[in-house]
Amino acid sequence: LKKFQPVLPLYFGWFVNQSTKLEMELGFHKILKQITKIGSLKEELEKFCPSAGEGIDSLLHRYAVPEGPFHITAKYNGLKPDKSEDALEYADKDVVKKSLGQLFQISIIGYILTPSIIGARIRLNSRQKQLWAQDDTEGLDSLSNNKTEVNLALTTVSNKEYTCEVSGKGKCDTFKTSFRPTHGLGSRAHMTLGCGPDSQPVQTGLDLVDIIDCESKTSNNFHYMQIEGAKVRYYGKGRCAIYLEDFVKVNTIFSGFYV
Ligand code: 2AM
Repeated sequence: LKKFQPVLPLYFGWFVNQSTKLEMELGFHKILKQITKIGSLKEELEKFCPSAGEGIDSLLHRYAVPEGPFHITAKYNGLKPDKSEDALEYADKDVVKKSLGQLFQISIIGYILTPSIIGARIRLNSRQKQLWAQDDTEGLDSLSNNKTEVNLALTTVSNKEYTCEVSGKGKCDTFKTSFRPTHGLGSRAHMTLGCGPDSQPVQTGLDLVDIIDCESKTSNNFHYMQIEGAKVRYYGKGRCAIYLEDFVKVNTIFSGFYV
């Protein structure tokens, strides 16, 4: 019996629909609005993202929303997927075949904002991790200088008393969040929400690997800024991590994206 070859997509992933996309954008804008009101952070961001000081609209203006639906790439096959053994092997897995077209609820646990990208950070559950096939440590080898940069960032932001118009005066306190992952299966999971000038969506994963590296090189006492519903840490070089106090759940469909 002839076995048909599957038609392979550019990538497999979890996709949100248009109304969820809009809700996600609104949710992130609420957070960003508060960030652009934190004096010392705004000053820092402005050095790396010109116009950040002029408020949320001009900051958002820097980042183009990627075309198509928001998604979490679970497995990137590339432009010649049919030539990739790896892609065929993935598509042939039982768990992949059973999951196509299925609904998955995923948790957004925070956001990252860097000069290159805006991304939502995702925590995958064990079932979702079975579908995860991205490289969680790509580029990690080249990040050895991070510790110095991060310590510098801490001095820049926390030595100044900052005022956050939303939650009053900031304080340096123990950083308490239930989620502070080290590099591991699925730690790179994200949705790209925006791309800065000359940046491609693939940069979000690499910047997340970089931010996790910063997290792993800082202590729990690292300075954070409290905003409504989230904590913000600044890791230098225009890199911010936002940790949501309550995770946001969104419905997604596992599928393939074809070009
Ligand atoms: P993203 O998942 O970080 O947003 C199409 O280009 C999609 O595949 C984008 O969503 C992109 O990034 C992801 N992608 C592109 N090139 C990639 C690569 N080399 N490795 C992993 N993911 C990639």
